[in-house]
Amino acid sequence: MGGARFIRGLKLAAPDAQITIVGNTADDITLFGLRVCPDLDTVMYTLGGGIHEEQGWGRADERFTVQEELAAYRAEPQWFTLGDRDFATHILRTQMLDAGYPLSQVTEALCARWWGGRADLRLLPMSDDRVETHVVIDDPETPGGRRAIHFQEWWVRRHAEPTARAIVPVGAEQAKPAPGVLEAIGAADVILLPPSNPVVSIGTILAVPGVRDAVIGADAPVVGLSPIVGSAPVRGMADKVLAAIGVETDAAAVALHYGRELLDGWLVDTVDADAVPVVEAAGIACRATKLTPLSDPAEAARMAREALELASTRR
Ligand code: FO1
Ligand code: CA
Repeated sequence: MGGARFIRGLKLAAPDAQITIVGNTADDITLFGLRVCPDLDTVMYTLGGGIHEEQGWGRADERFTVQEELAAYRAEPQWFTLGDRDFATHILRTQMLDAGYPLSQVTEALCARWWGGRADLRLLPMSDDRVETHVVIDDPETPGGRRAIHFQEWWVRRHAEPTARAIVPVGAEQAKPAPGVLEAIGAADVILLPPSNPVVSIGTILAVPGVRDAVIGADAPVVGLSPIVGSAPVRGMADKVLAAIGVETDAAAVALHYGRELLDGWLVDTVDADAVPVVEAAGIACRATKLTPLSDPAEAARMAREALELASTRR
């Protein structure tokens, strides 16, 4: 969500830029036999003008006839909301995957509807291989006292209530970056880390072998925006998954977690201005600017301009 909204601003700030988006696919889940890719779809719908604006995910002007009929059959799960319009995306995606197309090609085909003919936007899944984030929670009934559940089961079904003991990107070690990912990183003029979840979104992408090294080795400056404003995530569950990996919910702590090897510049919110000297002391250029509201495209554009400006000082 943070990524999608940031890129909407970036497009306004840099209308002539060629933007390649590398999307997290470890939140993906198969429901009713259909492959659902929430993060790819959120980017696709947001940049295509089809997103449910207030909710930040799913389609605008949605109906729920299919889900109601499934519920009438007592079909499970009922805890994950899938609208009729959204279902169409998953049906088509699954049909193409079943026909043997890799997710990257399927994604390109789906995006053609939303921004077909535009050469300035490209959405790549981080990998065509299956990677799935699992959250380890306490469970007295399981031998050993712990059990891992799918990220969506923890976040949506359990409302992130069970304490996350560990976050495991299952399959990441065996995954290969999707075609074009390493090439885009290597050829980029600027690499931007949007104010997305540093663990389950950006962290998972960086966990795909080769991606972190490509970002570190790239000639382009790498600038990130803090997803933490005033010791709390702007939205979502960053605090809970940061705690699971032992990182404080703090704008400076997230920058230090990425580290100076990866990061050349970091933007924090003005309420976190005291993070600036801390981050700079670690060798990362840092500036404070307003980082909300990301939902307002003009404000997101202002943040993107700040990020590009900071990047230009680090070339
Ligand atoms: N988030 C929810 O909190 N509840 C839902 O029922 C839900 C359904 C859903 C369906 C399609 C989709 O693309 C996203 C959906 N999300 C839902 C958002 C999603 O769970 C997460 O916010 C992302 O995976 C986190 O990056
Ligand atoms: Ca570098």
